[in-house]
Formats: sequence, structure tokens, C-alpha cells
Amino acid sequence: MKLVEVTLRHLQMEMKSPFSTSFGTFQMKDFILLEARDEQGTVGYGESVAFSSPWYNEETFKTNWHMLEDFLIPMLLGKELQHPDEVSDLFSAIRKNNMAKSTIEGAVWDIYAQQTNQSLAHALGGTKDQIDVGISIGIQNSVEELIEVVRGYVEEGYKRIKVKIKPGWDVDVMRRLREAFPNVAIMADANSAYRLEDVELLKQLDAFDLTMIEQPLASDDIIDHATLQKQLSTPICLDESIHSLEDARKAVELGSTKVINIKIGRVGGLTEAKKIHDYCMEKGIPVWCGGMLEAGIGRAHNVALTTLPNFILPGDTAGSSRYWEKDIITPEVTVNHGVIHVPQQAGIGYAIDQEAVERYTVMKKTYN
Ligand code: OSB
Ligand code: MG
Repeated sequence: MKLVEVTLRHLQMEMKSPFSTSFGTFQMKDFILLEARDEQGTVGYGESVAFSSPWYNEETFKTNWHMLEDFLIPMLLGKELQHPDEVSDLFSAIRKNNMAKSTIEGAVWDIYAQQTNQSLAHALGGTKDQIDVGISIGIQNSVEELIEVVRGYVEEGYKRIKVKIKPGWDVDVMRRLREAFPNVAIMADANSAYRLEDVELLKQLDAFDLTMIEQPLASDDIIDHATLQKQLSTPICLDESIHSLEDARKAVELGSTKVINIKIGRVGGLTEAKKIHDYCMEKGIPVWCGGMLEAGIGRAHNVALTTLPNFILPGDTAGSSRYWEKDIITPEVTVNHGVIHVPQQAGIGYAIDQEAVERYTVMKKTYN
């Protein structure tokens, strides 16, 4: 396989309702959709999950555009590849910028799956033909509202409810949520809003039988999380702190995390995601697939990755309609009773909706 043409598009999509975390609120999503064509004419797609502001990590859709245009696309155009795993080896010469790398690596995996006539899930080594999913719920205006929102998703059948927490929206909220839903799998995601000094407050969460607490401490920390985990009975799950297999290994060896949230973009692509999955499986660390409020292409890649056997816990891959009036793929990703049926066709198994893509395109540029 040899890429001969790559098109970047800046897309802008408005979310159905704002999504609030401890670090900010999302309403408009600006992101990059990448289309790659190889010499045989096979077309693959990738989606950058970087946001417009560097809140979650240091990348933005504009830094991704720069990295793609000036470094990553030139490295791949005209380069003969036998397998998508070679992409991350080539990109190892460039530090970090994982979401930028993942955008084009995902399109190479899509092309590879099509040319070997298998679904992306199968190409990755996936074993499931349906996956269980949960949902992530942002900070609401009141606990009463939160309970009503959660009730709706529990009734739809989502297999696990994750709620965002932050100082001032934590112990009391989780207590009331647990009282309202005694038998639902509930977890909390702090997006790095606490410090080790908050240990007494965080210990109070142990009373609510949470499946896990996600990234309570600093986004670059694995030391304090190990200290905290020794004092909590609730398992800690790292998100922001894990960028690679090496990070995962160190966090597991230190005892900083008992579960890992794998996000394809954060770790630099599907090849690295698979390596983290395999390592965790060997160590008995369950993983789940996180979300970045993706549009259809990113969502389709998440669905494929989640078919790997150690994705034991339901992830954040909710259905397209939870986020968008109209997604950019057809059919959209649909969830029934908390389950997504994984498409079996070659490639990602969802087609691009060209009309929707055109409608959301702000800018477009082709490289060849
Ligand atoms: O920490 O997992 C996170 C959304 C934006 C940034 C970070 C996170 C999230 C979510 C939503 O939790 C996941 C989703 O529904 O895509
Ligand atoms: Mg998170």
C-alpha cells in the first residue's frame, strides 16, 4: 500500500446539548477529517480527536493540522507500506503529537482492512461481534437534573453510567445518585480536578460502590495516583496520564491504576492502543474504550477497537444520536439495550455521508 493523496478538512459540528467537565464546556466541535487514497484507489478515513482548546491535553485541531501538513503527511506520501504497524515506527522520530499521528494512522488501518477484505475489527484482532457500552454524562445544573438525565440513559439500557465530578460537585452528588440507582454500575471521572491533599474527600467516595474513579489527580501524574490508590478501595482508572505502552507499564508496575481507559488518539493510534490492550490482558488489568465526543469516523474506530477481548468493561462509545442531529456516517452508530452490533463489511463498515461532510466543512486542502 502506498498513499498518493491526502485531503484534510476542518469540520465544525454543533452538539445537541453542551457537555461540561471539570476543565470546560463543549458545545461546538471543530475537528479534522482526513481522507487518504492509495495507489489502487482505496480510500480510508481518520478523525482527529483534538479539541479547539488545549484543555484535555496540549494538542488542538490546529496543531494537528500543522503536524499533519508539515511532517506526517510528507512522511507517508509515496512510501511503500506492508502493514499499518509500520506507521507508528516511522512516526517515532517525531515526539508526542499523538492525536495528529493517530488521525492518519487510522486511515491507513482502514485502507489495509479494505484491501485485505476484512472488517477493521477483525484486522485488529477483535473477537466480538457485539460490544457493551456505557455513557459519559457531563456536569449538570442540579443533582435533580442529573438524576433525570441518568434515568433516561438507564432506561435506554446503557450498561454503565459515568458522571463527571469536580470540587463542589462530588461527594453529595455521588451519594444522591447512588441512592437513586442502587443497582446501576456507576463511576466518576474527575479529569484531574483534585490533588493528593484531597485524599479525605476522595475516601468518602468509597462508600458508594463505584466501579472506578477516573483520573482524580494531575494529568501528567503516576506517582501520587499510586499513593492515593493505597488509601482508596475504589479502583483508580487512568485516562490523561497514559500516552503509550511504556506509560501503561510504569503505571501498572507502580500500582497507580487498576483499570486503563484506552483512547486511540491519546496513545497515537490503533497499533499502540492494541499494544496497551495486549499488555494489560497479560497483567490482568481490564481496559475500556474512552471517548472524545467523536463524530462518526472516530466512533467507528472506537467500535472496532472495543472488539478486542480485554475490553471487558463498557466504554464511553454511546450512539451517534446522543451527540449529533446528523452524524457524518451512514448508517449512524446505534445502541440498542446498551449494545452495538459491530459491522462485518470490509473496512470500518460505515460509509461516509458526503452530503453531511460537505455541509460541515469549513476548509479543505489536498496534498499529493
Ligand atoms: O475524560 O473521558 C474524558 C469528553 C471530553 C474530554 C474528555 C473526556 C470526555 C468524556 C466523554 O468523558 C466521552 C464521550 O462521550 O465521547
Ligand atoms: Mg476521562
